Amino acid sequence: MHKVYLGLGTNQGDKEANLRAAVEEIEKRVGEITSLSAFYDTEPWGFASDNRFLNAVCCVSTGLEPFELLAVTQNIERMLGRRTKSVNGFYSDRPIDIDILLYDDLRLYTPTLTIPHPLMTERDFVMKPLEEIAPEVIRTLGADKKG
Ligand code: PH2
Ligand code: MG
Ligand code: MG
Repeated sequence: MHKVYLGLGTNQGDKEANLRAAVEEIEKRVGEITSLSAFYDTEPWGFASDNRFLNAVCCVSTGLEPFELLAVTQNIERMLGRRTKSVNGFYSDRPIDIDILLYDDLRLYTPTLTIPHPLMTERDFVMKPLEEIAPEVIRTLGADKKG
């Protein structure tokens, strides 16, 4: 089994219900959630919006390979009402976003999937919940950065 960290975000509709629905679908279709952070109320980052976010991070034990995981998480996003996708860093409001942050200690650089998530260390809305459930992982990322 693979140990995966997922970032969850929503800024439309009933945000708490959206996160709970995402968690439920992840349990059904990705694998057992071994830890889940609190839900954090956050400022929109990287774009202007009147809608604040609710963010969380979870750790999942999964048998899915990276691209299978991407397909399943994107499918869950669509199922929970996501119609728009960020293109070239132009973000938009969304009922749910599920991002693959980490996958074991895999380093993967492809046009459609980059792991670790390339912007995660710059985003408090990811790092705070991650710090809550996996402080040891944060230390590993720091060590990694120093080379
Ligand atoms: N996601 C983004 C862009 N900006 N800001 C917050 N606070 N939370 C997010 O989940 C988020 C964001 C791109 O996916
Ligand atoms: Mg995202
Ligand atoms: Mg995303």
